[in-house]
Amino acid sequence: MDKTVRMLKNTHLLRFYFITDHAVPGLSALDQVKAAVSGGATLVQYRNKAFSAASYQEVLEIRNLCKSNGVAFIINDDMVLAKAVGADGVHLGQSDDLPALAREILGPAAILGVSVSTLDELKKTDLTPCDYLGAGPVFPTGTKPDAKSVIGLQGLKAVVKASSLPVVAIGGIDRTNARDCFLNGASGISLISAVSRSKNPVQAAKELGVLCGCTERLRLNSPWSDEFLLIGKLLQRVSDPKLSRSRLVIPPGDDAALLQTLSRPVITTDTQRENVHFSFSWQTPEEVGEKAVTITLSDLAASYADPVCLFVNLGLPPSVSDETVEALYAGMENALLQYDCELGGGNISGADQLSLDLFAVGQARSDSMPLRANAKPGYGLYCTGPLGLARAGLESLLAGKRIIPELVGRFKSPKARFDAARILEGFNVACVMDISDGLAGDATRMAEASGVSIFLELDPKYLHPDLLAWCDSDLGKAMDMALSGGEDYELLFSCLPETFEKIYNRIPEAYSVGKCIAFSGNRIINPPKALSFQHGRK
Ligand code: TZP
Ligand code: MG
Repeated sequence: MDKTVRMLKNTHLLRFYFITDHAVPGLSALDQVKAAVSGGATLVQYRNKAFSAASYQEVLEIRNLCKSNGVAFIINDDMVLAKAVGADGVHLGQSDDLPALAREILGPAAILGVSVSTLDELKKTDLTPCDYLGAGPVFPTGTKPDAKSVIGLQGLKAVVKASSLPVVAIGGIDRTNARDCFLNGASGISLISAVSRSKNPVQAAKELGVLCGCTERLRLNSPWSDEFLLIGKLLQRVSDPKLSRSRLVIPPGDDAALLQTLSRPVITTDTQRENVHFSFSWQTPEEVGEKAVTITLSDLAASYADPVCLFVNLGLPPSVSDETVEALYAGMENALLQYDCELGGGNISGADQLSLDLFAVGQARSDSMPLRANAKPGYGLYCTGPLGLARAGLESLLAGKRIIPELVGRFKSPKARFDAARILEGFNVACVMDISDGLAGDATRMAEASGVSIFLELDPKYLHPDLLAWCDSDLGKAMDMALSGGEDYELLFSCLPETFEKIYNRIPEAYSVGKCIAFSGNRIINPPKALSFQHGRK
């Protein structure tokens, strides 16, 4: 696939989308673009409704500035001008020439965007040749006198939902509402006056760059060094003797790793994707790496297996630097050391989004493995630690306020409960799973697998004080979060109540969350409408 097309599929390019303003006295379009680029703009659109050949030179200068900074450059309305100056693409309105014609003239590599204001317009638009949609005006704007009616955040959300293409929000966007656009599904925000008519355009662009997560500019050209150079650096890291447990006869660096003989291999896999599972807006690369490994190994803990080695495939978008990749690795190493595991190998490839695909190999300590299918009527349902904290931590990060470190820590740095798993194994608990999607959802999985109904009974006294504080002591809200908040990675287990009495002496933070009864028609008896946390859903 052609390079620019590949780049555009990387929706990062739409994140901080600046449009030139030709009605500002004293600030040329070129100076506006300089300010926007210095703040981290990922794409610049030249929009000059009074364009004439006299402005041709200005367009070339802006094109060159963008090119030398790795910023995508597109032209509003005029595909012929785009062709003439060798722009990266064109943006068209509903009353402009058809996108199919632009695709024909500019070729398959061009970035092609279309404005839509309503779902009706969306329906009427031929999306096949397009790469993205501009939706708005989301808020009132003074910049476009003939703007259509304000669609609001709800309108934006509706277009995002109905569109198969990434959507850039436009109209009245500034630093007070930029975040809301992203939270309502926009892949990017396009701005004019928030930069061009600011008293300090450079400072305004910087602040917007931070809000868009574009402080390290997301460039057209990859700042991560070539794959082999990077792999060389990573191999050097993993050959550090402190990371070696000599369970690998042939370590990373060859076509494959050779493991020592494993008697009962247990294998599990997990995926972490930027802006689905994590965001660099609030997590460092170290934290992302450490959490990715921890939650993959958590499945081994829930299977009573000892970690042996881990393989990781990294998908790297062009925006990511070598330093970021090394920091991801440093975080992964922390977790590997903590859980006595080692790196078996991996792969690196270019990708639209930063992603980590992890595969962990463990060794079971006995011939049997605890299963979610082993709950029985008469058994109790128990949990090894507090629930809902990670979700509350995530919510506080999303809200950007009232950050309670304990909650944020639970979201950013969960623990894999190997300690608790060893104790459960000692008591021959045969039904265990880790809670990644929330108690209600995971209990449903357990009930389904075991053919029982589960009566969920969460005593408010087990709600963590920090969770209650986050919920302003609203018991209902806290209970909801404990039931449906995901990512706590505590263990959910089922056993006879008398067995739990003994376990409780060894895991005093464990508590009862319900009981299993014969299947009664509903998997979960109470509460009937509990929802589980689904990654990537709002
Ligand atoms: N299309 C819809 S609103 C708008 C355009 C071009 C103007 C956006 O300008 P501002 O200053 O960011 O509100
Ligand atoms: Mg137009």
